Amino acid sequence: MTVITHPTTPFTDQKPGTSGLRKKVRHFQQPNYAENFIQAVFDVVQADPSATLVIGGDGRFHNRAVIQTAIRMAAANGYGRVLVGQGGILSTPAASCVIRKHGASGGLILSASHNPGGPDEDFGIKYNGANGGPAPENVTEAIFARTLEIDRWLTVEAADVDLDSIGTVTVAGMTVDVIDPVADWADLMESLFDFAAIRAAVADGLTMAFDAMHAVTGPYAHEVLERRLGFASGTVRNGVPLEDFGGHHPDPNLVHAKVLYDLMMDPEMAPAFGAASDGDGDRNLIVGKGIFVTPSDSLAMLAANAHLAPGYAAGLKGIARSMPTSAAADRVAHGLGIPCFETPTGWKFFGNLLDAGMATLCGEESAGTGSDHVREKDGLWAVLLWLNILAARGESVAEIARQHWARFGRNYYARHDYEAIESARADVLMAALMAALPGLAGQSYSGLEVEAADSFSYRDPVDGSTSANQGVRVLFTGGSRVVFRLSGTGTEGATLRVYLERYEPVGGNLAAETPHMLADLIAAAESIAGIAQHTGRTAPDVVT
Ligand code: VG1
Ligand code: CO
Repeated sequence: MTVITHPTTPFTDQKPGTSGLRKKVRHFQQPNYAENFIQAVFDVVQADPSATLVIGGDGRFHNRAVIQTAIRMAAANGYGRVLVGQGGILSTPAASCVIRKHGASGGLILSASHNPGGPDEDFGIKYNGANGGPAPENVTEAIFARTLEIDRWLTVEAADVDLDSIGTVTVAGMTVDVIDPVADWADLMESLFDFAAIRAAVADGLTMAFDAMHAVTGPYAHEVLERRLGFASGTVRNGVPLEDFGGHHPDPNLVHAKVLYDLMMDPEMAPAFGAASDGDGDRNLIVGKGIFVTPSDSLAMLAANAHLAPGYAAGLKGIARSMPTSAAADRVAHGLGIPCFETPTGWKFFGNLLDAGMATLCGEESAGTGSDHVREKDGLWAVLLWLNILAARGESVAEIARQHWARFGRNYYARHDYEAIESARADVLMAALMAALPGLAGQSYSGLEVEAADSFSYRDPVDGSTSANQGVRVLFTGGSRVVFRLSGTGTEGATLRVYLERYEPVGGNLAAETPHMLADLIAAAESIAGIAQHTGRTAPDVVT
């Protein structure tokens, strides 16, 4: 094998964000751009001939080109073997599953998740380690540092691999296995959930609609929902992955999955259960007939009922949630007598807790839910756990939600996103908030009294590392809260996220409309942060 050394110069903007490096496709298409980043990863992780690398992506535009590049570079950098999903496809949770199951040293996941795809849209690269999870901060920082000094990348002379044919080939002496992207993950699901009980419920009339949003989950959903569980054909909608996701945002929220939502709110047409997943298959939207379940509530309800699924029958070791996620899960953890952890935004912070056996279920308000079965959030896993619970309880989503709130109280919750703000303006807003923090306690806004306010900082209980500046929290007396942070996944300007949460205790007003219950908090958030004044925006672009 002859290794070819390409001279290069650094790019200064390759700092991984909340979930890997995300940029516009055209940015990635600059000469050396993807190569520099991939080489920086390989320089940091130092492969040897015993090492296996998993490669796959969500099928978006540019996926196949970067996969061919990455395979040649893996060969030049000393990997012994590459596993790549057929068609270049691997959902993020399936990639995590494959890394773990096949003892790989890590994987490259090519995705910009819920961001749109196509020649003028977004692309991304993320490195996951041997546990199947996103590289922790010390590794992403080492990768970034390497991108700033890189002066060459390595490749080999080799033809493209036929990604569409399952089988084994060699590339400059390295083994490349093109694998079925669905089978390992689907088998794992079958080991966790009572497929027989779900099949019986389906035979008894349980119906559902799943919107794959023309993204990566189509083949996975067809396999488990229609083939293995017996849901009618047509249950999976938009099930063929497309390079541009059909021109839509593959973001399973009430804005971008509106067709599904409207169906679920139609008293005549709605099936019993509705769900959707995002570009790379790690997020989930859960909608019952006539009822949207917020991701924070879904985490809490799944935790309270997980023991009904065989894979969790022994109980949960702990629950972990990201800081902006509502405290609904904390109440369940308290009820179960298990610990609850509060981490910064991003799945990479759950890895240590899962590896150490301190948490079994994890979740984020951004529609990410998962467990220790892999080291990523897993959209269809959440759907299957819900189905297992529905089959075991024989009750509707609305009944389960009502009973849950009656027992634990209800955390009314919403997130307001202000997208593509000028970065400088967003920075000024956050700086002003930080400066105001010391004086906030004791002040009242819209009738709400501030009890405490801080900038969230996390100390990992496993390795002792700390991550500061993870969002500004304003806590009001009575358990309500507003959190402000800037997104770390956008590719255009800045996105301000405002997270609003109001707790209503047992016996309180548990069946109200969310906007009504949050009106005071929304006004308080505006007074505290001066969003209109700083950004010129008077309303959020997206409410989830
Ligand atoms: C967002 C979400 C965060 C999630 C991340 C990656 O990050 O808020 O909860 O982990 O996306 O999700 P940010 O920094 O934009 O708020 V995914 O589905 O893109 O892998
Ligand atoms: Co995603």
